[in-house]
Amino acid sequence: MRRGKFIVFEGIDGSGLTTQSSLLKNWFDGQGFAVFSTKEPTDGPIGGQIRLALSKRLNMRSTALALSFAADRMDHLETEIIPKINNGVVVISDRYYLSSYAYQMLDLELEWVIQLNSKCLKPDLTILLDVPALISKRRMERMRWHVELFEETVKLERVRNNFLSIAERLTKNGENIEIVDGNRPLNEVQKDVRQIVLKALRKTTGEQFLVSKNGEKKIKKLVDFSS
Ligand code: ATM
Repeated sequence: MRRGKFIVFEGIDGSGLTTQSSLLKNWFDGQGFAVFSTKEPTDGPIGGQIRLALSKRLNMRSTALALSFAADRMDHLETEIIPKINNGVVVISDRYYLSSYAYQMLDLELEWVIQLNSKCLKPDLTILLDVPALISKRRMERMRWHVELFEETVKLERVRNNFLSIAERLTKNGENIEIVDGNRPLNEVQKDVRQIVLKALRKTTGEQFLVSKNGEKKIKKLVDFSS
């Protein structure tokens, strides 16, 4: 069985992660590929604790929060991501370890956070949606009434810069990270996303890749995305 692919979306809140990842999932679905979309923090037991901390209903210090994000991630990998990839499925995750680096380094030493996540599977492709903090803040204000732990504009701008500098560092270390300008109409952003995904998949798998939804043995041909 061919291995599936692991694609990650990253960016500050309000950068369009959920919208872009679900558009990409729909596209894979429409092409008949087996695809699974997921997110971090997860809906699992550790993710639940994290959400309570983020909404300030549970008091957790930054160190415990960083450890919780890493534990949630290992659980996510072992119970969902890796089994699915091993079955030929494309897994798309909203957030992964780049979020830990960019957010947790606001309060903690980056090297320690990197160490905590050192056993995590490296994504085949990470798409970083880059949006200025002010834009993301406006988008969030339209969507929600409450402000979570990391959502003040100044913090968001610092997190945005953290994302960009860490992406540069990880790219130098051989990771496949693409930065996409998320401050544009969502169809334009999605068009770029699909082109990047196709390019990355072709580079690693050639023309034939991935199993189809219905026949596990059938290897589907990658169709061109032009619309
Ligand atoms: P979502 O809004 O994508 O559900 O993420 C919740 C928060 O968790 C988000 N910031 N806010 N506010 C980013 C933050 N986060 C981390 O700080 N570290 C992590 O490792 C992850 C996955 C998310």
